[in-house]
Amino acid sequence: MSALINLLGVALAGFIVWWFWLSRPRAHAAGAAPVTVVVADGVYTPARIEARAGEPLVLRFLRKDASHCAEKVIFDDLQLSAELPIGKPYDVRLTPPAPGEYVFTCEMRMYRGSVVAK
Ligand SMILES: [Cu+2]
Repeated sequence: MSALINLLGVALAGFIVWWFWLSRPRAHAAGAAPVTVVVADGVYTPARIEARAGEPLVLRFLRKDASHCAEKVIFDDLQLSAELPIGKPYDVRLTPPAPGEYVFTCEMRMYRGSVVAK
């Protein structure tokens, strides 16, 4: 009988561990929905994206501008760049390392946007 109670105790402890340590990161991931950024007519929309420092962020670029100008998006401070397909969403994953403003531009710096991390 006491063995059964011990077993239940272990199962309960396991459940508590799962609840507190393992279930939380999943809840976080579910909260981090991609932010769609439309690339058209020389502007990123939205051009300012708020984020949390240290937390992963997905920017889903939707390039509608077929001109060469819009082809690349460059995050200078994060040493990150991507080539955007035309008319198809393209996800850029990044994590702002610290609070601050992280500017992103096209290659010619005509398109401009920023991620503001708090
Ligand atoms: Cu450009």
